[in-house]
Amino acid sequence: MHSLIPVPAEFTPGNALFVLNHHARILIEPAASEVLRIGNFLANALRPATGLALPVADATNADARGNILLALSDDRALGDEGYALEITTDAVTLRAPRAAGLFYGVQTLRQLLPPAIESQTQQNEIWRIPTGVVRDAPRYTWRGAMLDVARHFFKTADVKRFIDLLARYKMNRLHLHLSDDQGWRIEIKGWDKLTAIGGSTGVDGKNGGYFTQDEYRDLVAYAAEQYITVVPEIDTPGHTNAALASYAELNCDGVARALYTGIEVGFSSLCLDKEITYKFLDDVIRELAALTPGAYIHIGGDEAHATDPDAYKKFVERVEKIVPAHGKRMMGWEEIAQAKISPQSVAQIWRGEHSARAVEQGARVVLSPASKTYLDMQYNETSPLGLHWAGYVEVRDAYDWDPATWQGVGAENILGVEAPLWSETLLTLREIEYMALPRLTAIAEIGWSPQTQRDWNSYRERAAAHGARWDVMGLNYYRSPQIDWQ
Ligand code: TNX
Repeated sequence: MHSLIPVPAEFTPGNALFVLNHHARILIEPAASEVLRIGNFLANALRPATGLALPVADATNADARGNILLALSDDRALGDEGYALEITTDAVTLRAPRAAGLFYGVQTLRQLLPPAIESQTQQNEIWRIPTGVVRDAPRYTWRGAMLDVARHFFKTADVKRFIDLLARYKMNRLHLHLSDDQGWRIEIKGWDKLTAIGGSTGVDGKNGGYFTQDEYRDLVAYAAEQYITVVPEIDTPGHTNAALASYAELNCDGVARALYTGIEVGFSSLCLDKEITYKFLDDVIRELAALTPGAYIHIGGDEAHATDPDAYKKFVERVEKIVPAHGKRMMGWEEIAQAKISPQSVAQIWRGEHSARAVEQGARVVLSPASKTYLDMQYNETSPLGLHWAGYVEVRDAYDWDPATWQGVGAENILGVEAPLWSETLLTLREIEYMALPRLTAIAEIGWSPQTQRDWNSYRERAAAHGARWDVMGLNYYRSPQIDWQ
């Protein structure tokens, strides 16, 4: 049986093999723009380990035998992200109505090859792919992960490796937590002290830094090439010490705060009575919107314990007008549902206290329950990294739940799922990998696969097979005792 993660909606295994040999070509139809790009992406993915030439060529008048065909089809039932993959002893045929579907089919195909395919050096292997038919499309449109670059900053090279990981598992949203008490991480023209001062440090004084707008644009484009939309978050009105340290005028008392390198939450607030606060947010949101091809700007809204509750609601209602003025929709942590919010807005559930209030108002939700999806929770009491305020999150805790049963929310209100990785305790890419794997892959499967196809015992086995792949890729992961690693 296959070890695909996420498990496909439909898979009919055959009982033979297709062999990728030195005659193989990647045929594309039409031989233009996006399909050509995906053809090249696949060729680049397969060339290092196979050492095969794998030329990418126009499928018109070509014989499919021995080759991999990537083609746009009019199989609309597969939707914007679905694909159909057929592997016979003769040929590999991948068809999808949209390019995104082809990209996801390519990820499936890579996983059907042996783990050695992940090597960056040529391997002495016969490249067999089991025959069968896959028909696959996602359960949810929002399949996300969040990276907190505010507590500790991660440079674009590291964020790109995280993006690569999301793409492997058919995730399509990268939420970047770009500001918090400890750091402001995105250049805003005309507010240069945000990064010069607010971006200068991080938790324990480590990993300061920020993205220039050019670096950020490059990240957004890199993610888009793998069909991932970057969702920027500027946390407001709390979690704002870095901004309050950069500009005295954002404080009610007009006195700049000291930079903060601890990990407490809930002590900072923008001054909600001052017009300069809204001028500031208008400038920030305008610039973020210009950098963002996606529909949503995340305005945070969590843990505003230092903000008056009535002022908080008015604030959210006012910010909710600023976001659409710049052509975007508002997303916020679930606390925003205490205010009057528009059905266009999205509430991100992390505790569950405000789920019902959000959907009553017609807003949709993204589910990020901390006790299941928080990648920064320790796996167990001996985990060297992470926190445990929401409990320990072993792999089964992350995997074995169904969003459709979430309290106070109907299936129709759920836009999808997202796994946040907060970085108070994380300094390096290797540490990110350790916390993400094998839980990020569990959330990816929850986001993509039909509940009827999901099963913990099956996931355990498939995750073990991916461990072999992660070894070849040089990825760091948690060797959970719940999984029989190979
Ligand atoms: C709670 S989750 C927070 C973050 C912390 C995280 C640590 C949320 C919306 N707020 O500020 O980083 O816990 O797990």
